[in-house]
Amino acid sequence: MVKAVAVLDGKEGVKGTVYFTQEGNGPTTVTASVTGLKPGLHGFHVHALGDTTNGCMSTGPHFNPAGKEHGAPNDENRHAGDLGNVTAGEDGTVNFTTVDHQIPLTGPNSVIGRAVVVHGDPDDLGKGGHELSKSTGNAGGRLACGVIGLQA
Ligand SMILES: [Cu+2]
Ligand SMILES: [Zn+2]
Repeated sequence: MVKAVAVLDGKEGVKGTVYFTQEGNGPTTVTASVTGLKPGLHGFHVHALGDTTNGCMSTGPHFNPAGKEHGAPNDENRHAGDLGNVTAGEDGTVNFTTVDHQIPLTGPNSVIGRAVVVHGDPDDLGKGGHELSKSTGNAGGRLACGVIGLQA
């Protein structure tokens, strides 16, 4: 079992923790808790770089080792980093779990050392018809991020 964690920090008091676990070559389970968001959907991605020297802006684009277009987690054509949306309740809190096959914690496409980003707006999953839909899902600003690091 490989375990990892990203501690999210950012603008406007948005904070969170994202845990990752992977057994062997199986899928990765992601469990996120985030606070301080406005209620509703927020884009949630793995971005390519673990560089926060310029805050969340320097984490680069969505992690995309296969050179695909932006999409939904269940789409064939998606960035590996496309985890869709998390939903904040009326109190601004997210409790989210998903299982995904494209974000391994080992091997050439490992997400260790990359970053998790939570956005201000909903991710349109590539289907919004906006000029940004096929690259970012038009998910708005980067509210909080954290670098994915190994955990004991
Ligand atoms: Cu993003
Ligand atoms: Zn994407």
